[in-house]
Amino acid sequence: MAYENLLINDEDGILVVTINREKALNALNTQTMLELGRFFTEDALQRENVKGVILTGAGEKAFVAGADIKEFLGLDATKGQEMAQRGQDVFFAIERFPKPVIALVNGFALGGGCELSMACHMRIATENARFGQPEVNLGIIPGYGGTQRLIQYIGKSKAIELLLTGDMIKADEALRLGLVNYVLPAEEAMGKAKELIGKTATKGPIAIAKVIESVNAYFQHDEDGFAREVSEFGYTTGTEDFKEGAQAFIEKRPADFKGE
Ligand code: DAK
Repeated sequence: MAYENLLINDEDGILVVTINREKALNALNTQTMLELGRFFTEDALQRENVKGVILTGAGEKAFVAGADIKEFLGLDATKGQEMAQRGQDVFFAIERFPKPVIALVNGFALGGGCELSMACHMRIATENARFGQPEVNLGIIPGYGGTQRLIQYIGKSKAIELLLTGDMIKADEALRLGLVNYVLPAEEAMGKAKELIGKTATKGPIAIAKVIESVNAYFQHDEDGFAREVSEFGYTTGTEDFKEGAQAFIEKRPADFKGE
């Protein structure tokens, strides 16, 4: 599939997706959101032998500096709601993607950019990364799940401070708060992301997908996450992968999972 604003590289089953609008600090315009949606709901699901996805921004300055402010001018309440729903659907598709998705946050992750990183399963920040939800500076609130996911990661107390002040935090503060998994020099971050995906790729693929579903269910208030975990646990115990995993353990050899 052809993309205008995404670069996709398949590196031995790890799909490295780069948002490629460096001059606009990789701001999420409508086209980029459409392409992210298409990638996660069609292209990446249809590809074979995918181990996981690493999402990053072009250049050394920004992961994503937010929604594209230059597209905001024609917005009214109705269009704003439609845009928020479409955007949230894209971010849910990322959060529900059955393989690990890691955000490699290589600079500013502001507004929609911070929200995008939070829809990913893990975040690796480079030392120059900055996170923030500055929507209140523009007189709006986060529209792509930021008021919900920021609380999930760092708790209400600090989340509400960042949401109300619009303040930016540095990478080391994001690590301290639990917003990111690792902070690394820029030259080491991609290696770490690939190492993490490589590790998950040796596990049972059904189990990986079911962990993601069950963790997500914890935050779905129309659904009991504990009950979902019981049901998904039951499902995985019925798979060939589980038999192979247990057998391999007993035989002291690496498991050969087939995803069945
Ligand atoms: N949108 C469009 N262009 C942007 C941009 C953005 N968010 N951020 C930066 N750029 C552009 C700048 O306009 C500039 O373009 P030129 O002037 O060269 O043409 C270029 O990128 C370089 O930026 P700067 O010259 O400003 O670079 P600096 O190093 O001086 O500053 C900065 C870097 C990241 C601190 C600064 O660019 C900045 O403050 N950017 C804006 C950050 C921000 O407020 N982002 C938006 C957050 S609000 C919604 C759903 C979601 C959202 C909204 C609505 N609905 C459903 C309705 C989400 C909203 C947000 O994300």
